[in-house]
Amino acid sequence: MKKKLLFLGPPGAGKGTQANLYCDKYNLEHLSTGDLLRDEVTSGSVLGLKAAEIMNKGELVGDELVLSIVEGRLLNIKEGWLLDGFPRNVNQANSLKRLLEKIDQPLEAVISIKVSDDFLIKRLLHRGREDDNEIVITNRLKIYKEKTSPLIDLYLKQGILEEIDGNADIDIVFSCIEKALG
Ligand code: B4P
Repeated sequence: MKKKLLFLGPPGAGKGTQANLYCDKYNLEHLSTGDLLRDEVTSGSVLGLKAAEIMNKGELVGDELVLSIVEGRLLNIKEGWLLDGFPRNVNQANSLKRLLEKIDQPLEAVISIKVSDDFLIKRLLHRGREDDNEIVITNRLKIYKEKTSPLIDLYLKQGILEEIDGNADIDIVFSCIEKALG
């Protein structure tokens, strides 16, 4: 079974939702940079305050901060892991590659969840997190298209990427992911 995974997708694609289900069922460590950054914000640290300002505008938090958070966690995982929301740009992808080479744990599969913009906007407005308002969502989608979507091609070329239709109900999307990774 593949145990070193990455879920890619636009904001609201259901990366977090599907990653939670998958990690619970297959006992993998779920590494969500969004959740880890929100923990940092809740802690009230200086870094957390800076991150909150950036996240509430829908921008990407600095690569160095995100990388240091991920590195600290990945170094301590013995079994499998699932990266959710990281990497989000080419620089983060290159840093991840170097880190995984260092710990000798190559990425085994990437799931790219595709959802139409209309669905994304509806889902996020319904979720209603602090960064889920129309202006910020539009910015997050723009940044996804500019900075994150090039990673689809990168992993496609490596032959490890599977595309999943994320427009369907949660359980249907989950079965498709299981099938793709099975
Ligand atoms: P994230 O926390 O990663 O959140 P997201 O992309 O908005 O959502 P996700 O795709 O996980 O959707 P979810 O399952 O929750 O990022 C937030 C911010 O953190 C970023 O904007 C950025 O500022 C910062 N950040 C994170 N990682 C970073 C990095 N590497 N570098 C720099 N900055 C970083 O689903 C959304 C909603 O849809 C939920 O309400 C869910 O219930 C619903 N839903 C899910 N699947 C559904 C389905 N199939 N049908 C109907 N509803 C569904």
